[in-house]
Parts: sequence; structure tokens; C-alpha cells
Amino acid sequence: MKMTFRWYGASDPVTLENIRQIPKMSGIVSAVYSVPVGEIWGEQDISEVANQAARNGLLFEVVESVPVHEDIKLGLPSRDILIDNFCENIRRLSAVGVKCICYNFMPVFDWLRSDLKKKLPDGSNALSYDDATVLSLDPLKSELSLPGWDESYTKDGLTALMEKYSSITEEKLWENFAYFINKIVPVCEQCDVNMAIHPDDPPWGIFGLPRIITGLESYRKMLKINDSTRNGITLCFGSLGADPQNDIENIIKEIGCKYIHFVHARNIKITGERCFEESAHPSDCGSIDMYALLKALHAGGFDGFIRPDHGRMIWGETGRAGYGLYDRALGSVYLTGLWEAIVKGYEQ
Ligand code: DNO
Repeated sequence: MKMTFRWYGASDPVTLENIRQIPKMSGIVSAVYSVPVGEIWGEQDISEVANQAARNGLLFEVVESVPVHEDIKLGLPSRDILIDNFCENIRRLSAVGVKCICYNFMPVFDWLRSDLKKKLPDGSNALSYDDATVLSLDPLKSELSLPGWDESYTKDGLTALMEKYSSITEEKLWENFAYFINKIVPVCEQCDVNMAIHPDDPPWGIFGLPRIITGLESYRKMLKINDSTRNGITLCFGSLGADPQNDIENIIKEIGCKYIHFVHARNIKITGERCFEESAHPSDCGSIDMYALLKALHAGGFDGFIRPDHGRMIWGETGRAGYGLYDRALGSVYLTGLWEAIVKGYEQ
């Protein structure tokens, strides 16, 4: 297991100097953020991320994310050139040592929360999700903005895009996924890069848009489409765990660690039906048994990358919601400790 930490580049208030001081930290998870979705990342920009990491004794082996252009998800004719660009990004990233690319196939929106600063009883702030609040919103009203919302959409742009999706059923989205992944996998083989799809967050349809990566059935379907280990997953405890039907331990056992390239280890507390708040990482702080999941990963021979996921804002820290330094660092050390205990317990 290689411990990593997400870093948003030079504008991130969390510095590489901070990250390298977290015990047992092996590398960063980052991206080139300046290039519009669908375009090819500059070789120099990519090398710069790798060099900055290296100067701080950190590796750059995981990218999160290379975003998938909406035309690919929609299956438009323009997808071929966009997929070629995606493949070129894989080649360029592999040239600097990237081994794993995290991405998602969620239409229009990435992760969504209804509150970025929910006050918890201990005075910290956390991200939370309340389905009723989200459902009461109309995504086509211009004043609307939610955490995780892509602010680059104009009202008209969003309306046009949502309209394009009106004919996209789950079935169609799966077909478009198949088309994409079947073109990507051979390039990953050549480049020794693993694709790691992130589950939909939350793992259910939103605003009438289809969402397909929601649990075990999705993974079965995904591997039926292409069972190369390059077609792997990012196992995100918090995203999958928001649906209590998801038995994450069983997912690990059934799909097997050879397909799990990246783990987002985060805890959430389910507070109602389709309602949750993000909690501190330890098992008792939320609804997810972190020990059981790490044990299942260890038993399955997990040898991939892991990162603490969203942290609360604690000790007066301000910054990018979910991505402050302190609580994620605590999460990282907690995970490292659990892992050491599991490994040593197993050896005895
Ligand atoms: C949220 C993240 C996601 C993730 C993407 C992967 O904090 O987990 O935004 O990076 O879905 O493509």
C-alpha cells in the first residue's frame, strides 16, 4: 500500500513541504489544472508537477483526474478526436512515471454536496449531503450553485448540455463507456498505466441524469465490457458507503484487488435516508468500518495507492473544502497505523 495525498498545484494552500512531513507519505495525487477538458496536457506542465514533487522527496504516480469530455459520455462524433487526446495524455503521463489515472464517468456534475461547512458537535466543519435540499433545486436556474458544481458552465451552456442528455439512458451511457474504455485499454497496456474509475458521488441519479458507477452490479458490468486489469477502479469508501446497500467488503472480495488500483479512504456518517455528513476517518466516528475494509484489502493482496479522502476543517484551518491539511494528515496517520497493525498481526 502506498500512501498518497491530493495536491492541487501551486495555488493549493497545502504545500508540498507540508505534505512531505506527514509520516510514511510516498507521493502526491495531482493533475495539470490549467488545460480545458478534452485537450492535451503540455509535456512541460506535466514534468513540472513531477519535478516539484521530486524536489520534495515525493513521487507523482497518480493523476486525479484526467477529466472525460462530455462529448465522449454523450457518444457524439467528436468523441474520436477527444479519445485520441485522452490517449495522448496517458502516453505523456506515463513518460514521467504516472502509473494510475483516476477518472469518472458522471454526466455534467462531479461530486455534489448540499453543505460544505456543516458544523459538527466538536466545532469542526464538514461536508454534508441532504437529498431533499438537492432535489429542491433546479439546476437550470442561474442562481444555483452547489459544492462540486462546475462553475465554468453558463446558464445557457448548462441548459444545452442537460438537453443533450435527455436522450441518454443508462444503457446508452454504458455503451458510450464501453466505446471509450475499449479504445483506452490498449494504450494503457502499452504504457503500463492503470485506469481507476471513481464511483458516482453520491451513488444515485441526480436531476434526471443517469449515473452508472454505483456499486457491485456496476463493477460486474464494467468488467464484462472489458476485463483487462487496466480497466480498474478507485474504491471510494465514502461514495459507495453513502448507499447502505453497498457492502464494500464484499465488493473488495468479489472484484478482487487486481482491479483496485486506488483507494479513497474516507468515513461518512449516515444521518438519514440519502443524507450523510463526512466524519473524521476512524471507524467509530462514522458508519464505515475502516478496519474491516483495510483488512479485506490486505487479505486480497492490495498493493496499490491509497489516500485519505476529504477531511473536516479543524483547528481554525481555512482552505479548499474537504482538502485542508490537518484532518487529512490525521486520517493518513490513522490509516498507516491500521495498516501496520494488520500487517504485523497477520505475520504473527
Ligand atoms: C472529490 C473527488 C472527486 C474525484 C473525481 C474523479 O473530492 O473524489 O472529485 O476526484 O470524481 O474523477
